[in-house]
Amino acid sequence: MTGYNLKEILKHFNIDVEIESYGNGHINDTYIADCEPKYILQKINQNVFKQPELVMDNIMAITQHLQKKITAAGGNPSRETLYFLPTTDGKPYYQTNETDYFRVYRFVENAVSYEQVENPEQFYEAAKAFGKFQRMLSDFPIDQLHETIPKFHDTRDRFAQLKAAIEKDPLGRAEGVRDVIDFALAREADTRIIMDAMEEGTVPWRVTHNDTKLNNVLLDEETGKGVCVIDLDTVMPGSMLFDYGDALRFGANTAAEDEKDLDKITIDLELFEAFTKGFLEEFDNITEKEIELLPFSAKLLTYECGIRFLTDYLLGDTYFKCHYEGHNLVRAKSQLKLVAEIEENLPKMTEIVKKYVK
Ligand code: ADP
Ligand code: GN1
Ligand code: MG
Repeated sequence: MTGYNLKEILKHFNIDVEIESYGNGHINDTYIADCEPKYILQKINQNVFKQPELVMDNIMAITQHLQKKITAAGGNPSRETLYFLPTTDGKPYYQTNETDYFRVYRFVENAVSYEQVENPEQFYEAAKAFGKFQRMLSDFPIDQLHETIPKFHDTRDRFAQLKAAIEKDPLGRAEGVRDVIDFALAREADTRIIMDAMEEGTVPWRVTHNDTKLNNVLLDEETGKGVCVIDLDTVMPGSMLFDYGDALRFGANTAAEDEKDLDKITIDLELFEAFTKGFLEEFDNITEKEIELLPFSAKLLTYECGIRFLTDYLLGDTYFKCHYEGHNLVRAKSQLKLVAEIEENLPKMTEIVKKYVK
């Protein structure tokens, strides 16, 4: 926990109520302020985001852009995107003694974030929300965005980081996970495919969310429709394949991201189809190369996440929040099992994609 008196922090946002821990994110410390309306307080993880001002710059610019679009479409701008509360001196965050950064935004009422998909319709709605999010940002001036985590989805770079971690092996953990490492190292050629296409220009840079986990979208409690895409810290220039692939990694898995029983893990093709349908319905101007790489992106983003967990395990669990010893290794194994399952299903996934290309 933070070691801060959070009630005192909240006073800098003109709120004076009790507060408690909230949510299941792997990165920031999240709390809920129990007042009317409710607010979320977050401490930005500075081990992950080295320049929180730039993160907040991006988020404020993006949410302003979204608010205009939502208002023009007759929607509710304080419910359909994050709505930040300024501090008493008018800033979008509060900085403690020039070290830690806190921000406050409105809690979205009557909406739910799920840790696992319950049925295809739900995943279809999540897909529409993420697809619409990207569409609404398609005319955002991309060069105004800061790259808040450099090379975030450059899988080549993630691979290089894995190799460096294996080499360094500061805790002597590599020997015990040789089979996991070998599986990862055998797929080096895959790591270049999307980035090469981006460098060639056949896969365009777009404004993307980059962390499209199911629990980063809120669905309406009653209608089940998408309400608000949250966790905007990683909105940066990227590829639509990152958002599509990462959402499938998490949501189309038949088991949890940290399932220990590998036999339970495979890709649910019905969920894959529901997501593909929803995302492509909202998406405009998809290129041929993007279409070709859609199924592969689910594999690559799953692989990338797997090697990130593995790297963090080897380096001593400093990046992702862990809830028990070996948690990152369990996550890495489960993600790489899903990679193997996706590999087997790629031809079927390609057939499904063809049904939904406009
Ligand atoms: P992290 O970066 O650590 O993943 P998130 O911003 O995703 O942090 O927040 C963690 C969780 O808190 C989310 O998955 C969601 O369940 C909940 N949450 C965050 N913001 C809101 C909000 N505005 N309204 C309702 N729930 C929220
Ligand atoms: C982190 O913040 P959260 O829990 O939504 C991570 C993602 C990973 C994900 C794996 C900034 O997402 O990139 O895919 O964990 N976010 C960051 O569950 O690294
Ligand atoms: Mg999150």
